[in-house]
Amino acid sequence: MGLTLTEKILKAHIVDGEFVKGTEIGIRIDQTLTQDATGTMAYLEFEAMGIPRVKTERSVAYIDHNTLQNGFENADDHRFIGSVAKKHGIYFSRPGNGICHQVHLERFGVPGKTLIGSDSHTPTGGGLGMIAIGAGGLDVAVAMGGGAYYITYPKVVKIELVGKLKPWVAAKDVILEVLRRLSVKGGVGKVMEYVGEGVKTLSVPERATITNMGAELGATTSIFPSDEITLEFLKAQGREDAYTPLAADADAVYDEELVIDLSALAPMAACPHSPDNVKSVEELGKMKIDQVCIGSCTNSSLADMMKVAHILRGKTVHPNVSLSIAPGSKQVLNMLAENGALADMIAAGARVLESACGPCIGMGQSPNSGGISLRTFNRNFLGRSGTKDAQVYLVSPEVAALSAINGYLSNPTTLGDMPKMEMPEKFLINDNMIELPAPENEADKVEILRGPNIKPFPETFPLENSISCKVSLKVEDNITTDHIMPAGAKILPLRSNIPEISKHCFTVCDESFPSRAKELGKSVIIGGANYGQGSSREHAALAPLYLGVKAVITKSFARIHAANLINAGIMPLTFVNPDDYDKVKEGDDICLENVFDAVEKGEMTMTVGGEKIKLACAFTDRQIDILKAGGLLPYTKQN
Ligand code: MIC
Ligand code: SF4
Repeated sequence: MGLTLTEKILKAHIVDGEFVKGTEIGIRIDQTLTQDATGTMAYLEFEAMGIPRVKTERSVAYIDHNTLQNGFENADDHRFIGSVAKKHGIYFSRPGNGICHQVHLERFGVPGKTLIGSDSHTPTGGGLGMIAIGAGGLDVAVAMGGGAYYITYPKVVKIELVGKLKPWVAAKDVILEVLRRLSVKGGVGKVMEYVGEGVKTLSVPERATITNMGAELGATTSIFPSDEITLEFLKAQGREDAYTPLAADADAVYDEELVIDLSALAPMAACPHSPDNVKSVEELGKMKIDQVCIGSCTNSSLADMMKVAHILRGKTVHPNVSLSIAPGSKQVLNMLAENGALADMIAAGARVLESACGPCIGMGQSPNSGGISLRTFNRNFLGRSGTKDAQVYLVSPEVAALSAINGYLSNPTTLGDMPKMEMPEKFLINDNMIELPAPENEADKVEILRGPNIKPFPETFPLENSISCKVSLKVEDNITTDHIMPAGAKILPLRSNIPEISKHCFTVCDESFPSRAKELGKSVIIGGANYGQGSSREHAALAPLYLGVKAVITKSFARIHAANLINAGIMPLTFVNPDDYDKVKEGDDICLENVFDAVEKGEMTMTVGGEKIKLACAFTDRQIDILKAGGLLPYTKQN
């Protein structure tokens, strides 16, 4: 029986467990990446492990999220990360060099290798044929120290691409179509593997747009084969040595299949407030808009920017619209400057931002009250833009640019022939903003620069055999990490200070949660389905840990968040009968007895009032040991 590409790469990296779907396996990690919003914590954790030098083939620390720096905190974090990188053998991509995923694709990604990153959009690397997975900071710290990374051996979904995209229809529309069909829960426990003739019609950055936003399916990751298109890209990046051809066997067996006819797709938009709320631009009609933001790790490649510049050339941004553009990397921005496309953007009235995450994470450019914003990003969760009542639509760069000119949502297929956008034969290669680590024999001399806002990892608590406490909060389905631990310019500077950031935990849903939980001392949270979707931020587990949350009980969890809870020593439990969700309210007293036996058996009983409710806790032996130790950090220190 033939193998899928996913299975081939996993097989070459498995170090623990068996090749059985649904069971836990440990894989060797070749590369890691961090960004600054999760990085400070990840490096504090790495330091706490006491390992002098990273054991990966390549680890890179990027600064791209917290670049507004309205206060000393972010700059302090940048300096801390830079110094840790230098000391411990990590490459350091300085602020200004670009968004982690874009730069990693350009300069470091290698087909067939494994990559984990403390950012949920790490699957961008799947565009190059990597198994690239988003993880919590602690998991990345462990991998940097040479430890295995644990995932549930995934199902593999074959997404067969046939035909070719029509002019002005984009890679963004492909992933929006997948999201429309499968929903934000559709990828849980699965890897999306793209195959078929249509694959050959997509460049590496286009493939990366698709694998990037595969994160919004809840998928473990997404992957494309490594073929002559991959070689062409790597050659243009001066990295042809990194190339290996890779594909699934012709007789590979998949768990599920989906066919997408590229030629049948039209421009689409994900409507508020979920990436799977997809409608066609035609269907939505000429909706008046207030803001357009182009950029983010999903859509900020050179080709994307060239299309935008082409549409803007000789035009003026509509008087009622603010247009911002953030090219994804210094390489992209520099090339736009050299070839004149940047001048076209500036002349049209675009507000050109630095190469960073920027508005995607609410770092500036919040829309006006009730504003309608078109964004080429990957997430439009409620409040993420920084304006609570804004309506954010996710679209392709083509739709975004044309709409910015017209002042209303516009369909670019009316533009007629599309000029050919060839990838350059050589990208502009200048790695002068990537700092190399100190040589091993000089590492001792490197001083770690720690700012006053950088606080140690919070206190951890080993699992207790009996837990009696109150329900401090009850929330609905599809709670995102942006609800649990909001981002944005005000809160992001607190990422290296858990006591302070905890004061904002869940305030999007309930302003009084942090003080209530702290007062209770010990509590549990009740949630609906797909709890914790979105970001990899472990702060969404560390803040609850700090606030005394002992267990989160839901209908189901998103993958990375469930892992982060266990890593923080908090039990993720699910209702055996989802209807039991209705039997528990905020403020109820609950009791979990014989917890140690229950976690071994995989089933726990919760007493609420007189009622007994069955909960599932299908933890592996490793996870039970982590919980008993009080989280992954104490567990790793013990082992
Ligand atoms: C995001 O897009 O939500 C982020 C900000 O990149 C996060 C990481 C974080 O919260 O720091 C992610 O996707 O993991
Ligand atoms: Fe940055 Fe946005 Fe990408 Fe997250 S999704 S890494 S915030 S650009």
